Amino acid sequence: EYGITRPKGHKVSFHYNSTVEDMHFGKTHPMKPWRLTLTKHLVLGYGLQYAMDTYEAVAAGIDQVRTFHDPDYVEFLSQVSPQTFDKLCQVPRFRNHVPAKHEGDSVDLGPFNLSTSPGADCPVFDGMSKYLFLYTGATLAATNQLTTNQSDIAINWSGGLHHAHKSEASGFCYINDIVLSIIDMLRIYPRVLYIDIDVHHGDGVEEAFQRQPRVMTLSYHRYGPYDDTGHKFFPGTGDLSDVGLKGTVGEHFALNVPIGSGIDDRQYRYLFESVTGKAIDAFKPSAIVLQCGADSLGGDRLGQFNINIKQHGECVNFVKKTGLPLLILGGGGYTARNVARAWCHETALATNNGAHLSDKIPLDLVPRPEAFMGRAHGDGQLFPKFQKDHRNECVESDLEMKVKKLDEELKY
Ligand code: V1S
Ligand code: CA
Ligand code: ZN
Repeated sequence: EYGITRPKGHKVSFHYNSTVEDMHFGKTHPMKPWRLTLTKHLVLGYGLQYAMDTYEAVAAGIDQVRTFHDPDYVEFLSQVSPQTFDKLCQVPRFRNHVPAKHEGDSVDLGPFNLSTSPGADCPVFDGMSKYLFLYTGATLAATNQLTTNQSDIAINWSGGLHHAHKSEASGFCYINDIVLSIIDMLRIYPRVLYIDIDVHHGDGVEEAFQRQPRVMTLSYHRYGPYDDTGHKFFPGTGDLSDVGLKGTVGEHFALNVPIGSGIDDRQYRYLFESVTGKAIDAFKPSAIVLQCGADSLGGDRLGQFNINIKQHGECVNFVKKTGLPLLILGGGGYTARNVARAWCHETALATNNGAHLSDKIPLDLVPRPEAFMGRAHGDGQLFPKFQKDHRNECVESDLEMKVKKLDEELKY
Protein backbone atom coordinates (compact mmCIF):
# COMPACT_ATOMS: atom_id res chain seq x y z
CA GLU A 1 0.00 0.00 0.00
CA TYR A 2 2.89 2.36 0.79
CA GLY A 3 5.04 1.18 -2.12
CA ILE A 4 7.64 -0.61 0.03
CA THR A 5 9.82 -2.89 -2.05
CA ARG A 6 13.17 -4.56 -1.51
CA PRO A 7 15.47 -3.05 -4.14
CA LYS A 8 17.53 -5.60 -6.07
CA GLY A 9 21.27 -5.65 -5.40
CA HIS A 10 21.03 -3.17 -2.56
CA LYS A 11 20.98 -4.65 0.93
CA VAL A 12 20.12 -2.67 4.02
CA SER A 13 20.33 -3.89 7.62
CA PHE A 14 18.69 -2.31 10.65
CA HIS A 15 20.18 -2.95 14.10
CA TYR A 16 18.22 -2.35 17.26
CA ASN A 17 17.34 -3.64 20.71
CA SER A 18 14.15 -2.27 22.28
CA THR A 19 15.66 -2.49 25.79
CA VAL A 20 17.26 0.93 25.17
CA GLU A 21 13.78 2.47 25.16
CA ASP A 22 13.29 1.80 28.90
CA MET A 23 16.11 4.13 29.96
CA HIS A 24 15.57 7.41 31.82
CA PHE A 25 18.41 9.90 32.08
CA GLY A 26 16.41 11.93 34.64
CA LYS A 27 13.26 14.05 34.80
CA THR A 28 14.69 17.25 33.34
CA HIS A 29 17.30 15.65 31.08
CA PRO A 30 16.70 16.39 27.37
CA MET A 31 17.88 12.97 26.13
CA LYS A 32 14.75 10.80 25.91
CA PRO A 33 15.22 7.24 24.63
CA TRP A 34 11.44 7.36 24.06
CA ARG A 35 12.30 8.99 20.72
CA LEU A 36 13.58 5.56 19.65
CA THR A 37 10.23 3.98 20.54
CA LEU A 38 8.47 6.55 18.35
CA THR A 39 10.95 5.95 15.54
CA LYS A 40 10.31 2.21 15.71
CA HIS A 41 6.54 2.83 15.65
CA LEU A 42 6.81 4.87 12.44
CA VAL A 43 9.26 2.46 10.77
CA LEU A 44 6.90 -0.45 11.45
CA GLY A 45 3.78 1.60 10.67
CA TYR A 46 5.12 2.35 7.18
CA GLY A 47 6.14 -1.31 6.75
CA LEU A 48 9.84 -0.58 6.25
CA GLN A 49 10.81 -3.84 8.00
CA TYR A 50 9.89 -5.60 4.74
CA ALA A 51 12.46 -3.60 2.80
CA MET A 52 15.49 -4.46 4.95
CA ASP A 53 17.01 -7.11 7.21
CA THR A 54 16.31 -6.38 10.88
CA TYR A 55 18.66 -7.64 13.58
CA GLU A 56 18.23 -7.65 17.34
CA ALA A 57 21.41 -6.14 18.77
CA VAL A 58 23.40 -7.81 21.52
CA ALA A 59 25.66 -6.03 23.99
CA ALA A 60 29.22 -5.19 22.92
CA GLY A 61 31.98 -7.03 24.80
CA ILE A 62 34.32 -5.28 27.22
CA ASP A 63 37.31 -6.09 24.99
CA GLN A 64 35.61 -4.51 21.98
CA VAL A 65 35.04 -1.27 23.91
CA ARG A 66 38.68 -1.28 25.06
CA THR A 67 39.93 -0.90 21.48
CA PHE A 68 39.44 2.83 22.04
CA HIS A 69 38.49 3.49 25.66
CA ASP A 70 40.71 3.43 28.73
CA PRO A 71 40.49 0.04 30.53
CA ASP A 72 39.65 1.70 33.90
CA TYR A 73 36.84 3.67 32.28
CA VAL A 74 35.43 0.56 30.59
CA GLU A 75 35.52 -1.36 33.86
CA PHE A 76 33.77 1.51 35.66
CA LEU A 77 31.07 1.68 32.96
CA SER A 78 30.52 -2.07 33.06
CA GLN A 79 29.89 -2.00 36.84
CA VAL A 80 28.26 1.37 37.45
CA SER A 81 24.67 1.93 38.63
CA PRO A 82 23.09 4.41 41.06
CA GLN A 83 23.55 1.70 43.73
CA THR A 84 27.26 0.99 43.05
CA PHE A 85 28.42 4.54 42.16
CA ASP A 86 29.52 5.73 45.63
CA LYS A 87 31.40 2.51 46.35
CA LEU A 88 33.16 2.56 42.95
CA CYS A 89 34.17 6.19 43.56
CA GLN A 90 36.21 5.03 46.58
CA VAL A 91 38.38 2.69 44.48
CA PRO A 92 41.78 4.48 44.22
CA ARG A 93 42.34 3.87 40.49
CA PHE A 94 38.91 5.33 39.70
CA ARG A 95 39.32 8.24 42.13
CA ASN A 96 42.32 9.42 40.05
CA HIS A 97 39.91 10.16 37.21
CA VAL A 98 37.76 12.77 39.02
CA PRO A 99 37.91 15.96 36.89
CA ALA A 100 39.11 19.17 38.53
CA LYS A 101 36.27 21.37 39.79
CA HIS A 102 35.72 24.52 37.71
CA GLU A 103 34.25 27.76 38.90
CA GLY A 104 30.52 27.82 38.16
CA ASP A 105 30.13 24.02 37.96
CA SER A 106 26.52 23.48 38.94
CA VAL A 107 26.79 19.75 39.68
CA ASP A 108 29.28 17.60 41.56
CA LEU A 109 31.24 15.47 39.12
CA GLY A 110 32.55 12.01 39.94
CA PRO A 111 35.15 9.97 38.06
CA PHE A 112 35.10 10.14 34.25
CA ASN A 113 32.73 13.16 34.30
CA LEU A 114 29.88 10.95 35.58
CA SER A 115 27.51 12.15 38.25
CA THR A 116 24.46 11.15 40.29
CA SER A 117 23.49 14.82 40.83
CA PRO A 118 20.24 15.87 39.14
CA GLY A 119 20.85 18.02 36.07
CA ALA A 120 24.19 16.45 35.12
CA ASP A 121 24.99 16.06 31.41
CA CYS A 122 26.16 12.46 31.95
CA PRO A 123 24.10 11.09 34.81
CA VAL A 124 24.37 7.60 36.28
CA PHE A 125 20.93 6.01 35.93
CA ASP A 126 19.31 2.60 36.39
CA GLY A 127 20.15 0.17 33.60
CA MET A 128 22.83 2.53 32.24
CA SER A 129 25.50 -0.12 31.79
CA LYS A 130 23.12 -2.31 29.78
CA TYR A 131 22.11 0.68 27.64
CA LEU A 132 25.68 1.71 26.81
CA PHE A 133 26.86 -1.72 25.80
CA LEU A 134 23.67 -2.31 23.76
CA TYR A 135 23.87 0.84 21.63
CA THR A 136 27.54 0.05 21.08
CA GLY A 137 26.76 -3.59 20.22
CA ALA A 138 24.24 -2.41 17.62
CA THR A 139 26.82 -0.14 15.95
CA LEU A 140 29.45 -2.88 15.93
CA ALA A 141 27.02 -5.41 14.44
CA ALA A 142 26.06 -2.87 11.77
CA THR A 143 29.75 -2.29 11.05
CA ASN A 144 30.35 -6.01 10.73
CA GLN A 145 27.53 -6.28 8.18
CA LEU A 146 29.37 -3.75 6.02
CA THR A 147 32.93 -5.00 6.46
CA THR A 148 31.85 -8.57 5.62
CA ASN A 149 29.98 -7.36 2.54
CA GLN A 150 26.64 -8.60 3.83
CA SER A 151 25.01 -5.15 3.65
CA ASP A 152 25.50 -2.06 1.52
CA ILE A 153 23.95 0.23 4.12
CA ALA A 154 23.60 -0.52 7.85
CA ILE A 155 21.54 1.57 10.29
CA ASN A 156 21.61 2.03 14.08
CA TRP A 157 19.46 4.91 15.32
CA SER A 158 20.44 4.26 18.97
CA GLY A 159 24.13 4.99 18.20
CA GLY A 160 26.07 8.03 17.02
CA LEU A 161 27.28 9.25 20.42
CA HIS A 162 30.03 11.51 19.15
CA HIS A 163 31.19 13.40 22.27
CA ALA A 164 32.56 10.49 24.35
CA HIS A 165 36.32 10.65 24.92
CA LYS A 166 38.87 7.90 25.63
CA SER A 167 38.41 8.11 29.40
CA GLU A 168 35.59 10.60 29.87
CA ALA A 169 31.88 10.84 29.24
CA SER A 170 30.68 14.11 27.71
CA GLY A 171 27.46 15.65 26.41
CA PHE A 172 25.12 12.66 27.02
CA CYS A 173 27.69 10.30 25.41
CA TYR A 174 29.52 7.58 27.37
CA ILE A 175 30.92 5.07 24.87
CA ASN A 176 32.02 6.45 21.52
CA ASP A 177 30.45 3.79 19.30
CA ILE A 178 31.47 5.79 16.19
CA VAL A 179 35.17 5.64 17.00
CA LEU A 180 34.93 1.91 17.75
CA SER A 181 33.19 1.36 14.42
CA ILE A 182 35.79 3.33 12.45
CA ILE A 183 38.63 1.42 14.16
CA ASP A 184 36.95 -1.80 12.95
CA MET A 185 36.48 -0.38 9.46
CA LEU A 186 40.16 0.54 9.18
CA ARG A 187 41.00 -3.17 9.28
CA ILE A 188 39.24 -3.51 5.91
CA TYR A 189 38.92 -0.11 4.25
CA PRO A 190 41.93 2.06 3.36
CA ARG A 191 40.10 5.33 4.04
CA VAL A 192 36.94 6.19 6.03
CA LEU A 193 35.04 9.47 5.78
CA TYR A 194 33.04 10.50 8.86
CA ILE A 195 30.24 13.04 8.29
CA ASP A 196 28.33 14.55 11.21
CA ILE A 197 25.09 16.55 10.70
CA ASP A 198 24.18 16.71 14.39
CA VAL A 199 23.85 20.38 15.42
CA HIS A 200 26.79 19.84 17.80
CA HIS A 201 30.46 19.48 16.87
CA GLY A 202 31.58 15.83 16.61
CA ASP A 203 34.53 16.55 18.89
CA GLY A 204 35.09 13.04 20.31
CA VAL A 205 35.43 11.46 16.87
CA GLU A 206 37.63 14.27 15.55
CA GLU A 207 39.93 14.07 18.57
CA ALA A 208 40.27 10.26 18.33
CA PHE A 209 41.50 10.48 14.72
CA GLN A 210 43.28 13.84 14.81
CA ARG A 211 46.62 12.16 13.95
CA GLN A 212 45.12 9.69 11.44
CA PRO A 213 45.24 10.49 7.69
CA ARG A 214 43.14 7.43 6.87
CA VAL A 215 40.10 8.99 8.56
CA MET A 216 38.68 12.31 7.48
CA THR A 217 36.16 13.85 9.91
CA LEU A 218 33.70 16.46 8.66
CA SER A 219 31.25 18.09 11.08
CA TYR A 220 28.52 20.65 10.40
CA HIS A 221 27.48 22.40 13.59
CA ARG A 222 26.20 25.48 15.38
CA TYR A 223 29.20 27.45 16.55
CA GLY A 224 29.48 30.77 18.30
CA PRO A 225 28.20 32.59 21.33
CA TYR A 226 25.15 30.83 22.75
CA ASP A 227 23.18 33.50 24.56
CA ASP A 228 23.29 36.99 26.05
CA THR A 229 25.70 35.76 28.70
CA GLY A 230 28.18 34.90 25.92
CA HIS A 231 28.29 31.16 26.67
CA LYS A 232 29.45 29.12 23.72
CA PHE A 233 27.16 26.59 22.11
CA PHE A 234 28.16 23.13 23.38
CA PRO A 235 30.91 21.82 23.17
CA GLY A 236 32.48 25.12 22.03
CA THR A 237 34.95 23.56 19.55
CA GLY A 238 34.94 23.08 15.76
CA ASP A 239 36.15 26.40 14.38
CA LEU A 240 36.72 26.72 10.62
CA SER A 241 40.47 26.85 11.31
CA ASP A 242 40.39 23.49 13.15
CA VAL A 243 41.70 21.06 10.51
CA GLY A 244 43.34 18.27 12.53
CA LEU A 245 46.44 18.17 14.69
CA LYS A 246 49.01 20.56 13.28
CA GLY A 247 52.45 19.11 12.63
CA THR A 248 51.16 15.51 12.45
CA VAL A 249 50.18 13.41 9.43
CA GLY A 250 46.56 13.96 10.54
CA GLU A 251 46.72 17.69 9.72
CA HIS A 252 44.24 18.57 6.91
CA PHE A 253 42.14 15.44 7.63
CA ALA A 254 39.57 17.15 9.85
CA LEU A 255 37.09 19.64 8.43
CA ASN A 256 34.69 21.82 10.36
CA VAL A 257 31.76 23.83 9.09
CA PRO A 258 30.75 26.26 11.85
CA ILE A 259 27.25 27.65 11.28
CA GLY A 260 25.27 30.54 12.79
CA SER A 261 21.78 30.09 14.18
CA GLY A 262 18.65 29.88 12.01
CA ILE A 263 20.22 28.42 8.85
CA ASP A 264 17.50 27.48 6.34
CA ASP A 265 17.12 24.51 3.97
CA ARG A 266 18.60 26.20 0.92
CA GLN A 267 21.65 27.51 2.74
CA TYR A 268 22.26 24.20 4.50
CA ARG A 269 21.97 22.31 1.21
CA TYR A 270 24.50 24.65 -0.40
CA LEU A 271 27.01 24.14 2.43
CA PHE A 272 26.45 20.40 2.75
CA GLU A 273 26.60 19.53 -0.92
CA SER A 274 29.52 21.82 -1.76
CA VAL A 275 31.74 20.77 1.12
CA THR A 276 30.78 17.07 1.27
CA GLY A 277 31.09 16.76 -2.52
CA LYS A 278 34.56 18.31 -2.52
CA ALA A 279 35.64 16.20 0.48
CA ILE A 280 34.56 12.99 -1.26
CA ASP A 281 36.33 13.97 -4.50
CA ALA A 282 39.55 14.87 -2.70
CA PHE A 283 39.70 12.14 -0.04
CA LYS A 284 38.24 9.26 -2.11
CA PRO A 285 36.87 7.34 0.87
CA SER A 286 36.36 3.57 0.73
CA ALA A 287 33.46 3.76 3.22
CA ILE A 288 31.38 6.46 4.90
CA VAL A 289 29.95 6.83 8.43
CA LEU A 290 27.09 9.34 8.61
CA GLN A 291 25.98 10.61 12.02
CA CYS A 292 22.41 11.90 11.51
CA GLY A 293 21.77 13.78 14.77
CA ALA A 294 18.24 15.17 14.43
CA ASP A 295 18.85 18.17 16.69
CA SER A 296 19.78 20.07 13.50
CA LEU A 297 16.03 20.14 12.66
CA GLY A 298 13.92 23.25 13.16
CA GLY A 299 11.89 23.12 16.37
CA ASP A 300 14.47 21.07 18.25
CA ARG A 301 14.54 21.65 22.02
CA LEU A 302 18.32 22.24 22.04
CA GLY A 303 19.20 22.99 18.42
CA GLN A 304 19.14 26.40 16.74
CA PHE A 305 18.75 25.61 13.03
CA ASN A 306 15.61 25.89 10.85
CA ILE A 307 16.18 22.78 8.70
CA ASN A 308 13.13 20.76 7.61
CA ILE A 309 12.94 16.96 7.56
CA LYS A 310 13.25 16.72 3.76
CA GLN A 311 16.52 18.66 3.74
CA HIS A 312 17.91 16.57 6.61
CA GLY A 313 17.04 13.53 4.50
CA GLU A 314 18.65 15.06 1.40
CA CYS A 315 21.99 14.80 3.22
CA VAL A 316 21.45 11.04 3.54
CA ASN A 317 20.46 10.80 -0.13
CA PHE A 318 23.49 12.77 -1.24
CA VAL A 319 25.85 10.47 0.66
CA LYS A 320 23.98 7.34 -0.41
CA LYS A 321 24.45 8.29 -4.07
CA THR A 322 28.21 7.63 -3.75
CA GLY A 323 27.32 3.91 -3.62
CA LEU A 324 30.02 3.38 -0.96
CA PRO A 325 29.49 1.12 2.07
CA LEU A 326 27.51 3.35 4.42
CA LEU A 327 26.93 3.22 8.17
CA ILE A 328 24.00 5.43 9.24
CA LEU A 329 23.83 6.38 12.91
CA GLY A 330 21.59 8.51 15.14
CA GLY A 331 22.90 11.01 17.68
CA GLY A 332 21.17 14.03 19.20
CA GLY A 333 17.53 14.97 18.70
CA TYR A 334 15.40 16.45 21.48
CA THR A 335 11.91 16.96 20.04
CA ALA A 336 11.01 13.29 20.01
CA ARG A 337 8.19 13.30 17.42
CA ASN A 338 10.42 15.04 14.86
CA VAL A 339 13.38 12.77 15.57
CA ALA A 340 11.08 9.84 14.79
CA ARG A 341 9.84 11.50 11.59
CA ALA A 342 13.34 12.25 10.32
CA TRP A 343 14.82 8.85 11.13
CA CYS A 344 11.83 6.98 9.67
CA HIS A 345 12.09 9.05 6.47
CA GLU A 346 15.84 8.40 6.33
CA THR A 347 15.33 4.67 6.87
CA ALA A 348 13.03 4.78 3.83
CA LEU A 349 15.57 6.74 1.79
CA ALA A 350 18.22 4.14 2.62
CA THR A 351 16.00 1.19 1.71
CA ASN A 352 13.66 2.36 -0.93
CA ASN A 353 15.71 3.70 -3.81
CA GLY A 354 15.21 7.19 -2.49
CA ALA A 355 11.41 7.07 -2.84
CA HIS A 356 9.59 9.35 -0.42
CA LEU A 357 6.99 7.99 1.99
CA SER A 358 3.46 9.34 1.98
CA ASP A 359 3.19 12.58 3.95
CA LYS A 360 0.13 11.11 5.67
CA ILE A 361 1.35 9.05 8.63
CA PRO A 362 -0.56 5.72 8.76
CA LEU A 363 -1.97 6.66 12.17
CA ASP A 364 -4.13 3.53 12.37
CA LEU A 365 -0.94 1.43 12.32
CA VAL A 366 1.00 3.49 14.87
CA PRO A 367 0.60 2.60 18.59
CA ARG A 368 0.78 6.23 19.85
CA PRO A 369 -0.87 8.26 17.07
CA GLU A 370 -1.48 11.21 19.43
CA ALA A 371 2.30 11.86 19.43
CA PHE A 372 1.97 13.00 15.78
CA MET A 373 -1.53 14.54 15.85
CA GLY A 374 -2.90 18.02 16.45
CA ARG A 375 -1.50 21.35 15.32
CA ALA A 376 1.28 21.41 17.90
CA HIS A 377 2.40 17.91 16.98
CA GLY A 378 2.46 18.24 13.18
CA ASP A 379 -1.11 17.34 12.16
CA GLY A 380 -0.44 13.68 11.31
CA GLN A 381 2.08 14.68 8.63
CA LEU A 382 5.48 13.08 8.13
CA PHE A 383 6.86 16.35 6.74
CA PRO A 384 5.28 19.18 8.76
CA LYS A 385 6.68 22.61 8.01
CA PHE A 386 8.54 23.88 11.06
CA GLN A 387 8.08 27.42 12.29
CA LYS A 388 11.15 29.52 11.56
CA ASP A 389 11.80 29.89 15.24
CA HIS A 390 15.43 31.04 15.11
CA ARG A 391 16.51 34.30 13.54
CA ASN A 392 18.59 33.50 10.48
CA GLU A 393 22.10 34.79 11.17
CA CYS A 394 23.61 33.19 8.05
CA VAL A 395 24.74 35.51 5.28
CA GLU A 396 25.36 34.12 1.77
CA SER A 397 28.77 35.78 1.36
CA ASP A 398 29.93 34.25 4.63
CA LEU A 399 28.76 30.78 3.57
CA GLU A 400 30.62 31.20 0.27
CA MET A 401 33.77 32.24 2.13
CA LYS A 402 33.58 29.07 4.25
CA VAL A 403 33.14 26.83 1.21
CA LYS A 404 36.12 28.51 -0.47
CA LYS A 405 38.35 28.15 2.61
CA LEU A 406 37.46 24.47 3.02
CA ASP A 407 38.06 23.86 -0.68
CA GLU A 408 41.56 25.32 -0.29
CA GLU A 409 42.14 23.10 2.74
CA LEU A 410 41.20 20.05 0.65
CA LYS A 411 43.92 20.87 -1.90
CA TYR A 412 46.66 19.91 0.59
N1 V1S B 1 22.39 22.77 25.21
C1 V1S B 1 22.35 22.11 26.14
C2 V1S B 1 22.37 21.28 27.26
N2 V1S B 1 21.32 21.02 28.10
C3 V1S B 1 21.82 20.18 29.04
C4 V1S B 1 21.08 19.60 30.15
C5 V1S B 1 19.84 20.13 30.51
C6 V1S B 1 19.13 19.54 31.55
C7 V1S B 1 19.67 18.46 32.24
F1 V1S B 1 19.00 17.90 33.23
C8 V1S B 1 20.88 17.93 31.88
C9 V1S B 1 21.60 18.51 30.84
N3 V1S B 1 23.11 19.93 28.78
C10 V1S B 1 23.47 20.60 27.69
C11 V1S B 1 24.82 20.59 27.04
C12 V1S B 1 25.14 19.24 26.40
C13 V1S B 1 24.54 19.04 25.05
C14 V1S B 1 24.89 17.65 24.53
C15 V1S B 1 24.46 17.37 23.10
C16 V1S B 1 24.68 15.92 22.76
C17 V1S B 1 24.56 15.56 21.27
O1 V1S B 1 23.31 15.92 20.77
O2 V1S B 1 25.51 16.23 20.47
C18 V1S B 1 24.81 14.05 21.03
C19 V1S B 1 23.91 13.12 21.71
N4 V1S B 1 25.80 20.84 28.08
C20 V1S B 1 26.25 22.07 28.38
O3 V1S B 1 25.88 23.05 27.77
C21 V1S B 1 27.24 22.17 29.53
C22 V1S B 1 26.90 22.77 30.75
C23 V1S B 1 27.82 23.44 29.89
C24 V1S B 1 25.52 23.28 30.98
C25 V1S B 1 24.63 22.16 31.51
N5 V1S B 1 25.19 21.61 32.76
C26 V1S B 1 24.34 20.50 33.21
C27 V1S B 1 26.56 21.11 32.57
C28 V1S B 1 27.45 22.21 32.03
CA1 CA C 1 27.83 18.07 13.70
ZN1 ZN D 1 23.70 17.18 19.22
